Amino acid sequence: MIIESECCCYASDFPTIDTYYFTMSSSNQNKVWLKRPVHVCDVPGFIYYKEVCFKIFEENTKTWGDAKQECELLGGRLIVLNSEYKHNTTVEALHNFSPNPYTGQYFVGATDIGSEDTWRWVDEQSIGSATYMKFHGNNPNNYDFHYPGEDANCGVLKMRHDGMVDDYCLQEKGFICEYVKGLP
Ligand SMILES: [Ca+2]
Ligand SMILES: [Ca+2]
Repeated sequence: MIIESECCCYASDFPTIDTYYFTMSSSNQNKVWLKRPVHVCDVPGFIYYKEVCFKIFEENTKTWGDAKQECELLGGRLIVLNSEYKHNTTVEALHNFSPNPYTGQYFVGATDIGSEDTWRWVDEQSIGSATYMKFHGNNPNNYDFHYPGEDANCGVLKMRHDGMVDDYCLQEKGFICEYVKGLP
């Protein structure tokens, strides 16, 4: 199903997200705004993009634990970026759909709660380096600049870096849910 930007469903689901994007013209370097059709998933409010059904929570910020619960209440989970393809696809989608495509930061489904420096995705029993997980720079360093002295046990995807950092879990941030068919 394709819904154009005028559709009431899209507008009510994502009141803060502009349905237009710009691209740079190779000839004159001017910004050209284009109308973009939005492909939606089977579940209300989720956008389909290259095999990923995701929903951005931008203004309704939550702690990591509450964000995880919110995603599960919707029948999904905090997004799991356990492959290079999934990570890059999600970054690309956020550059297209996020209201803050280059400054946004979102909780995702990565944590080392329970065992310091043993990172896992929320969907998996397997832990540690066996799983793809793309951190930025010297992260994970169990340090959050804004919360020195607190553990940093929750993954945040920062659009500025196109990668993940570990931050303090009990602060409130935007987050990304995904819907995967077959999940309970
Ligand atoms: Ca940690
Ligand atoms: Ca950190």
